Amino acid sequence: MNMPDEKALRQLNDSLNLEPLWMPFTANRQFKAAPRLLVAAKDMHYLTQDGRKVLDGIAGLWAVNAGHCRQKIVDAIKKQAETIDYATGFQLHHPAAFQAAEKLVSITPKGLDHVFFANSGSEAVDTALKIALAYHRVRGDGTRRILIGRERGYHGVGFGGISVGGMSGNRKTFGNMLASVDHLRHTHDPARNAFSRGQPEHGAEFADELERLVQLHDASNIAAVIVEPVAGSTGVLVPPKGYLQKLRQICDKYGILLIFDEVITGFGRTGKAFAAQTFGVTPDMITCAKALTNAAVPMGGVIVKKQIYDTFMDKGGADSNIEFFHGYTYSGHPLASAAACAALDLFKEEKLFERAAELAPYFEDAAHSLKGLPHVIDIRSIGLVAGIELQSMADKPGARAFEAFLRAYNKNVLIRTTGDTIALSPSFIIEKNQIDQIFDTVRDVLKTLP
Ligand code: PXG
Ligand code: PLP
Repeated sequence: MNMPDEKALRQLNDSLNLEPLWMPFTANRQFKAAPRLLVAAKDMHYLTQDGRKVLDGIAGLWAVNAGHCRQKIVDAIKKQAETIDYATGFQLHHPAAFQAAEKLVSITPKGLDHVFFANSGSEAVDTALKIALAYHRVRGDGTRRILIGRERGYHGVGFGGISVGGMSGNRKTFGNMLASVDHLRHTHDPARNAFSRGQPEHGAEFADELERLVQLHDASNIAAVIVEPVAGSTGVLVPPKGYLQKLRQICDKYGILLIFDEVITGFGRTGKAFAAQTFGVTPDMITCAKALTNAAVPMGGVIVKKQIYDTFMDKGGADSNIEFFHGYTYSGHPLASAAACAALDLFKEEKLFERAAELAPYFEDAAHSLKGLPHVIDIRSIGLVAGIELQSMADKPGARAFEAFLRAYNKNVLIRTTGDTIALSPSFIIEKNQIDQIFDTVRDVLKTLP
């Protein structure tokens, strides 16, 4: 680890002014009163500002799948920064963006073989929704405007993403957002599925709601359905057996595009490159971000079926026409592209997706060993991700899990909480003794929680 020495840490602590920064998704006042700063990272660990090594149980934020500060990725970024800092992708480009695209589509489900680059999951989602609308229109089916999301879905924070998203906290403040949206119900059914390992048995029929929405709106008005194959941010909700297959069948029946938001599930989290492959269901588009560059440089992408890309090209008119009016200043940024190439190479060289699959049963056993501890009302798991749901304290939703986060952090293990669910999602280079350390710490914390 690139360790600042004690003196440097002390100077940093004394000199840092926390006030000007408005922190994202943070209780700013509480944080600034008792800050938690991470000053360095290597492999499975962070170094804190008070000199502690903290085991990262969440791969940064479901993102650093190959571990922190991996030398090959660091070197690739350094080299690229010295070679070409920036080049627009609008009517010009640079080689690494094409190389990253080629490497990316070499691991996607068959048929999804073109990628549009963005800079985050939120941008990837907005891009995918716009591709869906534009695709139908370019085919002469322009009445298809309705976008269908799902309750408890998280699709980032753009207006498109929060409109199809299903987290009330992210939606309630922002008025009507996109007008033409509707939502499926979520698939969480603890009465029938509590303490499931992998895919729960019950709930394929929740997909039938899509039939109901088709009857309500008429298929001729519906453009796309977007779901996370495994809902991550709202507490690790694994799809019931048969559910995604059913969504696929209904979308096919009515000519509706199916989008899987794989910002969290992409790049090995469920044991295969994409959850689409784990569950054997191929969507029309996949959104990805986070581990695409091992989180070293921001990047997102939308991977589309050949037929979607070809439709834009075939119906695009004169060759000099721009086929899709969309793009970001930083789409396919050189540093991001270089980081993506290096990350995708590293995943392959170290067989990290296979390693995630191999470690999954050990990780799952460790997670489910917490059953019976105080407050634990459900445990859900798939691949290298687990959600441990705690009983909420009366009138204080989220407070118990957040207290668990603070206590684990003080015991040198980083966990993530969402509502009253503890979500664990380590890097795939984790060792079994480190899996033990995470769950032993959570176990100790659970025993002492209010
Ligand atoms: N889609 C999904 C499925 C995500 O999980 C996004 C889109 C948005 O990506 P960006 O890069 O714009 O943040 C995400 C992001 C959490 C947590 O604690 C998860 C995310 C972001 C912040 C917190 O679960 N996922
Ligand atoms: N706002 C203004 C004034 C701009 O000129 C641009 C891009 O040129 C944007 C927003 C969008 O920025 P980005 O392409 O980085 O998303």
